[in-house]
Amino acid sequence: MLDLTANAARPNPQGSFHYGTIPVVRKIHLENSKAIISGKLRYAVNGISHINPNTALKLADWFNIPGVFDFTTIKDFPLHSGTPAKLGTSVFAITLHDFVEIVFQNNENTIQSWHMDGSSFYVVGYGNGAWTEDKRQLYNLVDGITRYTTQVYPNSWTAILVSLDNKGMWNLRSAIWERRYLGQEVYLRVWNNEQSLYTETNIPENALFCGKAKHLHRS
Ligand SMILES: [Cu+2]
Repeated sequence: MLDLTANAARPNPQGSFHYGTIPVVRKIHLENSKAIISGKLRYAVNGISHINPNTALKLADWFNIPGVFDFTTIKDFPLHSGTPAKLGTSVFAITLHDFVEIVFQNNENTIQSWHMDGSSFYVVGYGNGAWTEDKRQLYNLVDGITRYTTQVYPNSWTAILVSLDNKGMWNLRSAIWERRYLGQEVYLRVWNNEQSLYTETNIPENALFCGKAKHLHRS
């Protein structure tokens, strides 16, 4: 018999994944900035203007190649204002399934657009000025929808909640290309030590090996 209810409205409303009741285990605040480093225009996140190493981050991570990136270059919170930005490779260490609050703080006069690869997130709040803890009371913890991109208004903040359930080396970046190209991006290395196809597929057969991975043998 044809079940006419199968594709109809569900008893659970849209967005009923109860993201608003999950405890946050990690808080990250990302502040964008414009900088001149060695005489050149750059953009930075928490004082670090990202540069891509010669060895792809995912290759370095997969094959445990040292000296390519570390988890201490970029911090979870912005540097004290006035600290000059510098070049670095920005990778956050995230444990698989961490439920994270990310606040994008935009102290510039231009609108920002941030995009996350690998996971969708819930935008829970926007506001003017500097984010403060009491802003959490304004969060929409009920019926946000999942997105991959969010805006941050000039001299304002945007807060998101995200369940990082996808293992990998994921890019979180400005969707304004010159800003991304000139350093306004970070990587989220979402990981646990379970080596299993249940949590991550193997590296593709045709993956290009570059940099310090060049001479590795495929297993
Ligand atoms: Cu994407």
